[in-house]
Amino acid sequence: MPTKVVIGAQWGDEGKGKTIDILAGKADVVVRTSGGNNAGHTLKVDDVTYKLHVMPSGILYPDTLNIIGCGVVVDPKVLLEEIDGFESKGISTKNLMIDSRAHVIMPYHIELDGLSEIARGKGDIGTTKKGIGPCYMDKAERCGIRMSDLIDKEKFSEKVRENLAIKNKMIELVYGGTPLDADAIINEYNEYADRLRGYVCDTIPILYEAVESDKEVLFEGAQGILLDIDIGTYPYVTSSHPISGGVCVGSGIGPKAIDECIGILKGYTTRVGNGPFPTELDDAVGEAIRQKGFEFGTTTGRPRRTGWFDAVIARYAVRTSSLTSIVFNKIDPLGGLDKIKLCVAYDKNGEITKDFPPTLEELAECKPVYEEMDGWKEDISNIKEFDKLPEAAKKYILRVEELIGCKITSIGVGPGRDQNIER
Ligand code: 2SA
Ligand code: GDP
Ligand code: MG
Repeated sequence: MPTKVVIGAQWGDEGKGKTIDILAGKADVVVRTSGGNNAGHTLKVDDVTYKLHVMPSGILYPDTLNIIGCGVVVDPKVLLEEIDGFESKGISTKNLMIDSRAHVIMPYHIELDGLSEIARGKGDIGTTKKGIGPCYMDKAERCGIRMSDLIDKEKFSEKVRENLAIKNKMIELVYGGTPLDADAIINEYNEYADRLRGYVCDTIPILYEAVESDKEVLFEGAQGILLDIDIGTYPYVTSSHPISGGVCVGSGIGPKAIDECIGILKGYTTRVGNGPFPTELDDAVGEAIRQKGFEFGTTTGRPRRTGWFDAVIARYAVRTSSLTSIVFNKIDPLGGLDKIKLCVAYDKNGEITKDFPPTLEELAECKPVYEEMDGWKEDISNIKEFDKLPEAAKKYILRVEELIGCKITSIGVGPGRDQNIER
């Protein structure tokens, strides 16, 4: 049985949750490998809406093993809230495992995330303020606290005191904030540790065995490729690896263990937070797409910036994440527009390029080259077959497929699990 990776192929919020939910229902193991509770999936099953932030999506299925891999940063308070939420709805979390190596988001990470954003002023990144960046900073700095430390009370207390001595200096002297109290943090986190201890283990051998014994393993992505710290629009990125390569480092399996990489795109582009966005629509059309597509963040509720579909970005995703197929979601919100524009290339000071540039400065020089296509007026949200779509919608989808060089195997026409056209 194949191992499958599902990733966001734009700036996140492509509707990964829907595909992940469908695939999680068939998987033996579901693994989260990057980011933390800056991610947000909305799952709708039997008219009940579930919002997941750190919890892998297989949790809704009683026999599925759910792994929070070593590349994830875990806010224990948020995870416990999610655990309690599921348990109270009668959904057991006994099949959840958290890798001992995963790093813990601490209160000083959240504090520093907020303070550094304020200090950046107009140049702020627009982070989710969940402490993600500062937690990954500590991991790279090699002073981070891992799940294995959290559940060892003595070691935890030592590490918190050591870290906080430095963090409080930063909070107070660099940013003018209020220092945090080590005892209060230790007491609070000791309680979390007692509740999470049973979930923490070495997940690498378990995952390896699952792959070797041909189990169906699903690696569920968070965010999107343009938020990758290396491949994305640096510095307006998150601090982890949402590309498919991130699955290997974030779970401890090698690249040969991956069979399929599924990229999720939507019929237009959105972005939350700051940073460049070549096809952004700052007008009534952009607002219409925001309203029809309900483009507001699951995690922060922020209105998402909206713009035309950008094939340069999608092609970049296909190349950098070895995508083997595409799920093309949210075509339905484009209905009712007279004309739809499709960015096919960039004009960089007169030079036409299809390559996504490596720097913000070069990206700023790029103007989208558009092809204008006819829109459609029909409601497509109940259509189940590709051939039944309006001609204009079919042309749009086929043109996108041609431009990005990867097969579109599923088309999303509504938020429901069954509102998909399989090809
Ligand atoms: P951070 O908090 O350090 O990760 O923020 C850095 C930048 O990354 C952006 N960011 C996101 N953008 C879109 N979706 C995100 N997460 C969910 C998802 C969102 C949701 O995975 O779909 O549905 O609410 C996400 N997480 C981080 C952020 O805006 C900053 O630009
Ligand atoms: P994710 O973070 O990539 O999983 O995406 P989000 O869950 O943040 O946002 C996607 C939103 O769009 C969710 O509310 C989905 O229910 C919804 N959605 C997914 N696919 C479609 C689609 O094809 N059409 C419409 N109208 N909504 C969709
Ligand atoms: Mg989302």
